[in-house]
Amino acid sequence: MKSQQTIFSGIQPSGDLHIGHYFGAMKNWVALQNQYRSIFCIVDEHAITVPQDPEKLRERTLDIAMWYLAAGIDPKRSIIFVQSHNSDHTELSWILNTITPFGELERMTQFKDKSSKMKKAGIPAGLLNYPTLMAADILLYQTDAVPVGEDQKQHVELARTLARKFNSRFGVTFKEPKELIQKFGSRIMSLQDPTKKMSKSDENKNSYIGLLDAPDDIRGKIKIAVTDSGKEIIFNQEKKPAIANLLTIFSLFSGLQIKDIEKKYKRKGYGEFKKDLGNIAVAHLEPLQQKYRALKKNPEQVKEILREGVKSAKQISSKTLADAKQKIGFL
Ligand code: AQP
Repeated sequence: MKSQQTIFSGIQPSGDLHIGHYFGAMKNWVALQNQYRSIFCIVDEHAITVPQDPEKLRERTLDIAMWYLAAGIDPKRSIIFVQSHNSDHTELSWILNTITPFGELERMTQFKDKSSKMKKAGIPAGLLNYPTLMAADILLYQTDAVPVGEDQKQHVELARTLARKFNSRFGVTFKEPKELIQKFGSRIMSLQDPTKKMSKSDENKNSYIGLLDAPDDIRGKIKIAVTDSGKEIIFNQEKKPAIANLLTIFSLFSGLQIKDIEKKYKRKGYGEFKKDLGNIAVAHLEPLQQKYRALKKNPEQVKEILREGVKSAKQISSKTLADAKQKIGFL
């Protein structure tokens, strides 16, 4: 039991959650909360780095808290709160911005991806500074490890760099965090383009399986998911990326090893494999959806969990922030 070690992670309320968030984030957190002091945030301040509809943002923020609870995060064991409810995050973020090299932010893959879709004059500075806010999120809680999907690795590395830089300039203030990336399922790919990460902001809804998708939609999306040439169902990321992705999803839902799934479908076609995958996905997501719907009927109970959560979060973060402010020379 690593009772002294802390993990911190979060999800942005910038769209509807999909199975990438479940397998790449929440499902792992549920297991990790038994080993670590666990802090799970709904990072609404990150979400506004791209335009959001205010009413939808509010609704999605509460929805994500409901998904955390439905997935099995236990508020008695883990702290669950909303980022904008704790102003320590933006305050530390400003301080860290003063030691963050502009060039490092410009080199971030996620910034390059998201900004490449915008006109230069329209790129918000917040999109560039997002990793510094994420560093503040992590460093405020003296975090040891950050359980994230593969795409977030670069941002955790920056948090570590900033902690080291601040510590060496002003004296030890922050722990240097590490990313905690599971070997399998840390990068679920789009069902329509296996070279792209499954993403909630993808305009093509057929590219992802939403956690709240109806059974027929889940089956339908898997049925029309792109496949590779040839007929065999084998795991080969380079030659058969689409089938490798579907095999990964099959394995995550069923708990079966890839080699056993390959054996099972040795002389069978893509059609049968996809039909079975659709049914397994529906069977797995239905109980999760039921739990979410039960919570949706009682939003006050969830809001209360968030109110308690931010109190516990603030107890930890306020100490770190006060220390950082004292060290840099604020009166
Ligand atoms: N496809 C994925 N496979 C595995 N893990 C994933 N995560 C996201 N997509 C996948 C992990 O979920 C956590 C929260 O992600 P986020 O919503 O805060 O940001 P994101 O990574 O930018 O997710 P999206 O879906 O791509 O959102 P948009 O489209 O809004 O940018 C992270 O740990 C992430 O790794």
